[in-house]
Amino acid sequence: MALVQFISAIVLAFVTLPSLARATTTHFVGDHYGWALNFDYAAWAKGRHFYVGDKLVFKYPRGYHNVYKVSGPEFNYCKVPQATEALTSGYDVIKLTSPGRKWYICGKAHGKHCQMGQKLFIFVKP
Ligand SMILES: [Cu+2]
Repeated sequence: MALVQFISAIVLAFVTLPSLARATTTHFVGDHYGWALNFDYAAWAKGRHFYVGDKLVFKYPRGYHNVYKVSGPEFNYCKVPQATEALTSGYDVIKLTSPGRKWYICGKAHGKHCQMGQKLFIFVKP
């Protein structure tokens, strides 16, 4: 009987532990403020931990903003990429599939929103 319990405990550990390790976080960008103007996304991201498998959710009134994933230089200069399409649903979910630096901007008004601070930089940990 003790052996059965021992084996059960081991089996349970193998079934439960990987699911714990895969527990992921959904980050609502800007929290209740959402994806908007006049918000400090650098301050929001500071102190947060982003891991591969987590999700970012950009919430905004559809049509007012959008989301582009950009490069570091595009982020710095608020350059709206021509080659990639924006996310525009108003509830844009981005799964973080790889570690490293990630940059996102709003491309509305030819980058003016970005220039006004609607830009997010995060570092994703493995
Ligand atoms: Cu915008």
